Amino acid sequence: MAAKPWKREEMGETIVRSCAWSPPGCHPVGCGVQLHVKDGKLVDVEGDPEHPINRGALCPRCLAIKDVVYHKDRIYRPQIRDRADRGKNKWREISLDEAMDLLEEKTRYFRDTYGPESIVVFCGTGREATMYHNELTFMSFGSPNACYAQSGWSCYAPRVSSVAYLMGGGYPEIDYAARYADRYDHEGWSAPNYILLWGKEPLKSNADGFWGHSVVDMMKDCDTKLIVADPRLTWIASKADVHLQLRPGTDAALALSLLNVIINEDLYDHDAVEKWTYGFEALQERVQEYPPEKVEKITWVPAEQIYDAARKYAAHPEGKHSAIGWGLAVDQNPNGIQVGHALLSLIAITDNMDVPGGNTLGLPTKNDTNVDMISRAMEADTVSKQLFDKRIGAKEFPFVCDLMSTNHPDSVLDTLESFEPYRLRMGVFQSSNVVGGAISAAQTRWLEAMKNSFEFACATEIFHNPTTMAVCDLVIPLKTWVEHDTLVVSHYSFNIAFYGMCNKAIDVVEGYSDLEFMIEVGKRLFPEYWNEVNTPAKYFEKYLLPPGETFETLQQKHTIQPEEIYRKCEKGLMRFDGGLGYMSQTGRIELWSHAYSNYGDDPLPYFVEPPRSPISTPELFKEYPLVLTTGGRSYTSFHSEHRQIDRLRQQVKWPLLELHPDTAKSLGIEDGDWAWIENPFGRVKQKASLTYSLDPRVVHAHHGWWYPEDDPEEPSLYGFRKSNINVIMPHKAIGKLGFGDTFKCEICKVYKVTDDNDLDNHLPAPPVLAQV
Ligand SMILES: Nc1nc2c(c(=O)[nH]1)N[C@H]1C(S)=C(S)[C@@H](COP(=O)(O)OP(=O)(O)OC[C@H]3O[C@@H](n4cnc5c(=O)[nH]c(N)nc54)[C@H](O)[C@@H]3O)O[C@H]1N2
Ligand SMILES: Nc1nc2c(c(=O)[nH]1)N[C@H]1C(S)=C(S)[C@@H](COP(=O)(O)OP(=O)(O)OC[C@H]3O[C@@H](n4cnc5c(=O)[nH]c(N)nc54)[C@H](O)[C@@H]3O)O[C@H]1N2
Ligand SMILES: [Mo]
Repeated sequence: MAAKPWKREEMGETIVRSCAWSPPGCHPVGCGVQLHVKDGKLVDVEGDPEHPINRGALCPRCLAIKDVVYHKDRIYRPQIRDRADRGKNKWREISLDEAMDLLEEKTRYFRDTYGPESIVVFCGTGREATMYHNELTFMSFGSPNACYAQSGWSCYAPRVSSVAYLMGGGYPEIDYAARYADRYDHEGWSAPNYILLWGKEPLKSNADGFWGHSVVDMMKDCDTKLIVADPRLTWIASKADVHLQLRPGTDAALALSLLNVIINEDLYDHDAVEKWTYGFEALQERVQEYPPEKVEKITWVPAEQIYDAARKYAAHPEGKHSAIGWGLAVDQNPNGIQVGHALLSLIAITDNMDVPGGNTLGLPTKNDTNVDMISRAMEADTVSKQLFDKRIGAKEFPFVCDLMSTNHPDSVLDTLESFEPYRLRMGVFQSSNVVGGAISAAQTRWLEAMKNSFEFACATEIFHNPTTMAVCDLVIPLKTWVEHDTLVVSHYSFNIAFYGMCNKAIDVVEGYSDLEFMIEVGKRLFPEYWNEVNTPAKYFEKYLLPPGETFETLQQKHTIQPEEIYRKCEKGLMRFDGGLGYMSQTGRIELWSHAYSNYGDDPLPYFVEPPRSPISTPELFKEYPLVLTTGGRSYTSFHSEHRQIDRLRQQVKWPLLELHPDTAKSLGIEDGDWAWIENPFGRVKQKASLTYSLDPRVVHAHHGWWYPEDDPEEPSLYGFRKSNINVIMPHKAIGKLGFGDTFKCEICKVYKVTDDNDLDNHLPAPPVLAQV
């Protein structure tokens, strides 16, 4: 059967095939959808059965896209407000031209008066803006200060940096047959024997472009089995042969212990070790410090399970391989770099790297290296080397800032407070709700500091939120993914499963997509460059699409899956110079790292206790006797988003604090009670959700909560202080070389919210918001 065209007419409707992305937020998973349009309005959305990856399946957020597009609270036209009215809901609508004129005038003023470094551009995760954030900050605003405000740059970057420094780029992803049109039926592909999910919940997260449901497909259709390292017995963990229910934050010890078993029991692949790794003997010596019996005491994982998991992961029955899906819990850990190091070492020494059913690697491409972005900006003369060196925190944290080409998030907060080494005077929020959203720790500090520091601030947004209300002077409407054309590639091009076309189906707002916005800013400030690359299509054709492909060709093909090539290191494909091996100093995967050694740190992986824990701070633990992990994903929200979408909110009405029934009982808390979560940094309240899936000593809190139905104005700012867990997450809880935080490994105490201990006890009733 011939594939359906990208656009067709059927029964009075136009049906547009597309690959979903953002906004509203999602990672570049690019799920295939069919958008039904009638009389210029979106009337329905369904999965696209012809899409090679999701094959017709969709999550509830895509299914609710209509409710986002036409929501009564959406920002439909640009809005401004007087600076004196910050914190007040006093917006006036203006035209898009007026808005861009104002933005241009302000940018020129700060650039010419204080230097372009006085402008900081914030981004969050995974959306169109964030994929090109650094580069477009340099090339459109001409500022060196691109900021991803999560303490310790603790998402994805620790993992990516482990790869970059130990083997030279790419992102090792589970081999889910993503590059084959016939997927699991493909001749020559073999399914993973085991998938080891490490701090990752792929069904809910579909992180970074990985289609999470493929894990279930492979379990059902290909006999793939699971090992799961997670403090919670999630649905997917309940299907595992081994569930390593570790104490949050002890991952490095656990991973080193798996290495201990594999090395001491001689379960590793001698050939792979000899040919493609460096420093095995040193690693062998290091892992002797982590025998399972000792690690059981640290991690609370029974030693037998550590042996069992190690043996299962390292085995190759009938020549099959196993894969590791490493998730966010690797990063949100002061040991983030070491956990990544240990997991890569596991993959390397068991010969599970770049093999069928193991972990795949993308081809290294020059275009997606940060170094290349900088040189592009320098070539285009939008930033100079001297300007680039002024990035906040670049001297203090060269390891982070060299690799990410951004500033350091923790230093940015310090700078906003101290005006040292210089004052940040203008803020641009492009896909990050820094106050009262998800990304920032110590949120009330960010709030006060930004109010003080910014003389002008603007956001591109779909809805108002605590950040726009608190600090912005201008907001520019964003087109959702059904309103603009763009290109979706998984893993931000680090490991591309497919190139997908996100097609515009309708027009709704007077605004831009992220790329259109940045191109418009660029055209005004750096016309020499942007008058040539003046549309998203030209931008993608120049930098990202495979040679010869254009928006039109991609539109016709809908998706393009690049060829899968295994064992690239043996074919000279992992190095720019065409040599064998990898792009590290030794040409091998460095178990003993020259890069870490050069930066003055331990070249081998190691474990240190989180800064606050039963073991590192036993006295404090008496007062705060529960281990707190946060932010496990939910199907119905993307970070701080979707709280105003009725049909999603009805499924998860309130922020939930998950705790074991025995723990709840000892605290006099019942299911559905509001409970305080308190730690040395303050307290917030969430609704108790009793579950046997946690160890009684561990609790889990939702992240990113604010209440669109609450008072938008100061001091409420949509009530974010009541429940947002990041109000009480510490600033600068970072780990090795400036990476990592403690979002998944803090401590706290929990007690019931009562009329006596809460002046603001009565949260509003569950919202009944406007439906389309
Ligand atoms: N629906 C939805 N999808 C999302 C997002 C969203 O907000 N909503 N966010 C996106 C983003 S930015 C990211 S980074 C990804 C993250 O997605 P994932 O990588 O899947 O990470 P999480 O869902 O945060 O956590 C995964 C698991 O880690 C466990 N965990 C908690 N603490 C620890 C620990 O100390 N060690 C270990 N080993 N495990 C621990 C949690 O219990 C949870 O089940 O999801 C992306 N996808
Ligand atoms: N406690 C705790 N905190 C966490 C986490 C955790 O696990 N625990 N996870 C962390 C992680 S991994 C991450 S990556 C951060 C994420 O943090 P962020 O990505 O900053 O997420 P939000 O706070 O939701 O802010 C995103 C804003 O962008 C807007 N938006 C949505 N789509 C688009 C788009 O396409 N373009 C633009 N311009 N704007 C858009 C939304 O309306 C929203 O206001 O949160 C972190 N916060
Ligand atoms: Mo993230």
